[in-house]
Amino acid sequence: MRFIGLSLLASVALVAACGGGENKAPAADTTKAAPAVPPAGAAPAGALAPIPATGDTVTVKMVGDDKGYRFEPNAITIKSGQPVKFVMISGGPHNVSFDPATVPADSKDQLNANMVGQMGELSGPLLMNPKEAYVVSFGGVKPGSYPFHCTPHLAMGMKGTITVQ
Ligand SMILES: [Cu+2]
Repeated sequence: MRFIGLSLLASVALVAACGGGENKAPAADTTKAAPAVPPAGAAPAGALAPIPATGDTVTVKMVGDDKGYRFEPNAITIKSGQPVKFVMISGGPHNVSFDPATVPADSKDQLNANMVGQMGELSGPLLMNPKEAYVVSFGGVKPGSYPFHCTPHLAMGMKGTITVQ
């Protein structure tokens, strides 16, 4: 009984002693730390460097509306080196992705290197908003047939083929 009474008193004294003084130093704000953004076009060591495109740009629209999801046009023929510009029109997010299994083996690594800012092997970034665009250089990419698709809408048949002459 007596012991409890003493410790209660001691507690009250401690609280009183600590009561004064607003001493709140501003804590370091860690929520606004700059996100680590890899430099655009950074390639892993040993990878091929991107080869800039040459020639006229071919534009492909990425569309999603009440008629479905599609690339317009979805059959494109270009010469080796030309840039193909994919433009988000509606119904995104869309991207352009080549299947490593169907891309001609002798140009797979170069095409992959040319796809800057990619989110995976041979897979371009997601375009969220109308007028956003992603350009794929076919610099150094050999003639052949290059089937492509939109990753989010592959199951809805959003695909096409680029023929490189
Ligand atoms: Cu899509």
